[in-house]
Amino acid sequence: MVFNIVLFGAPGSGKGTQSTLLAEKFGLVHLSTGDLLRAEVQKGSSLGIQIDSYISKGNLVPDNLIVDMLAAVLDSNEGAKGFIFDGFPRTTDQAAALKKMLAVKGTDVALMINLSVGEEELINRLLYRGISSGRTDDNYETIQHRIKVYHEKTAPVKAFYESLGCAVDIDGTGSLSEIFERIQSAVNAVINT
Ligand code: B4P
Repeated sequence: MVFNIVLFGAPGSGKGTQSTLLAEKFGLVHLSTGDLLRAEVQKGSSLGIQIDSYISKGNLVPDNLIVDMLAAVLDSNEGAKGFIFDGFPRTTDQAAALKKMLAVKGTDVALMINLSVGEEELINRLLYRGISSGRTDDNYETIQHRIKVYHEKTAPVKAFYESLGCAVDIDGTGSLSEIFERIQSAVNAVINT
């Protein structure tokens, strides 16, 4: 059985961090749209330059670009035990597109995990990461804008999965291992039903 998880949350909520741990523990493919986009920016291609113009301002990259990129990665991972979608979907249109893409492959999202973290902590985490990350979007002004965009465009995705009955809220504060324990319990609860 293919087991797909969406790891959801505001910028800085720990999606990337916890996805890495989950992928290792359950043998799933970790698919981070942020990492895929930054890899394209690194290449310095014309597409990368276009992508950077969105990321560095804290805006979302257009849906069609993201969906095409993701479809290609899904196709190149035929036979995977399942995927962890980290940072995707970020709009309800992306969520609908993912549902369609997975349906073609005879599968669906089994679990959507919403990592819940207060705004002050989100900002502090990202500012701290900005000291060493070199990321163009980890500065105070851009972080504020990313959080605004999250509330306007991304937060509604939660209701999409709630209506499908596969969403769980997890407290995303505390140590990495405490949070991972909570996530593992949620995953095991679905696997064992
Ligand atoms: P992402 O790379 O997804 O960036 P993010 O939201 O900041 O999440 P990230 O995974 O990096 O942070 P994490 O919470 O793990 O996206 C970047 C940009 O790409 C977006 O703004 C957008 O422009 C574009 N993009 C990506 N996907 C897109 C899509 N689907 N559609 C359109 N555009 C898209 O970690 C944050 C920090 O907190 C880390 O330093 C970590 O070490 C720390 N941390 C984690 N857990 C902690 C804990 N428990 N305690 C203390 N610190 C913790």
